[in-house]
Amino acid sequence: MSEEQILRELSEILEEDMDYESGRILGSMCTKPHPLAVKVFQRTIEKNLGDPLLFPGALKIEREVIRMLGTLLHNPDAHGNIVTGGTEANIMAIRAARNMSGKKHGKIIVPESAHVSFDKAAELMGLKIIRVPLTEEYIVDLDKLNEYIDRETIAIVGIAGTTGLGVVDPIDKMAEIATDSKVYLHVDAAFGGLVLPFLEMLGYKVPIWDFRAEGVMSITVDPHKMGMAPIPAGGILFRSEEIMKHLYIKVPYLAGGAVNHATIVGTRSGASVIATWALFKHLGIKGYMEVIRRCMKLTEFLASEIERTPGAQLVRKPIMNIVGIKFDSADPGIVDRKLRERGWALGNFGSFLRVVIMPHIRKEHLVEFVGDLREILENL
Ligand code: 0PR
Repeated sequence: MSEEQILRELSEILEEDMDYESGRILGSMCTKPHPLAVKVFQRTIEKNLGDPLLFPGALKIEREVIRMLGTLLHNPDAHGNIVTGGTEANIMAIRAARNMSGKKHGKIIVPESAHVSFDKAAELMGLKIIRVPLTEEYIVDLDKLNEYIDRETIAIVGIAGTTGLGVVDPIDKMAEIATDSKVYLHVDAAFGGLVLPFLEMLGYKVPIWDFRAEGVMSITVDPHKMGMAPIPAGGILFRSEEIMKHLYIKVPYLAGGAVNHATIVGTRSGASVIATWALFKHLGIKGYMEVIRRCMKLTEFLASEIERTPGAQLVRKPIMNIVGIKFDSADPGIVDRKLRERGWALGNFGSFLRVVIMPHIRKEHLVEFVGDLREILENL
């Protein structure tokens, strides 16, 4: 086929895809990458951080990205990698905890609200996974967590910005528990890690959840979510290289020369890492504060509209730009289906629907959405 034919056929097939600009994607944690990131990505497409000594410049940039993220999370000495996503980051953290513990088998304890990537990690490593019930505030129940910790426990996990509701577990208390019982504490801030620091700077009350809490050994923080970086750009930060070393597997034969891999994957994108670096430099703290300020304003707008919608309620007051919507009598599955018929794509969490106010969402999208939701609820 000619290039022209292929491009024509491609645009026909991809016509079926939803796009962020339509404002209809209300349940995604991804967004349209920033234009500068796209430009940089295209220019650096062949960089492979799996063979980093072939690309020492790209490697230096990855280290700078990690340093910027570490500084934001109050530990400029953090070590880590930009990886394929939050899933790989979480698997790496559990693998580090498992290797550090010296145990082959054991269990990890996560909140009921934990992302499925921990199920994947447990299954891959043959670990038991225990899910701790949540309190009425949708955070981990600390008493129950304490009860579950035993000699088999390899790691506990706290979440700073849960997938469903964006709530933050009491990380400082979990850190004390982890230190007392000598277990590894990993914090999953895949989404919240690029929201909470800016909320704090904007004057919102944010509890201590990052490396300021002594027992925190590692943090997942994904540039391809609220960082507006192109996929694949997850992030894993370890408190020190001592911890990260437990992941190293030597690859002696690389064209660039021998290195240690900590990541699950070998060949990996340098372009998304370099694009992330460019975005951090370009937007800076001020730019991201502005993005978060705007998303929070829209979140507060949507929350107040939901409160004024008969038959609908907030699951809880939003902490970050994630809104959980539940219904007095309507079945969330049916509401979800009716919304889909009208072109809206939310997240269905069983007992509630989730809206994530990403940077691609504008006020007029929310006005139209609330109008459709009200009509659907009236006609059920
Ligand atoms: N940790 C948390 C707290 C998450 O919410 C997610 C993903 C992950 C880890 C895993 O991240 P990766 O997907 O990068 O491996 N959270 C989103 C979710 O499950 C992922 C997502 C993104 C879903 C875009 C839909 C979508 O359109 O909701």
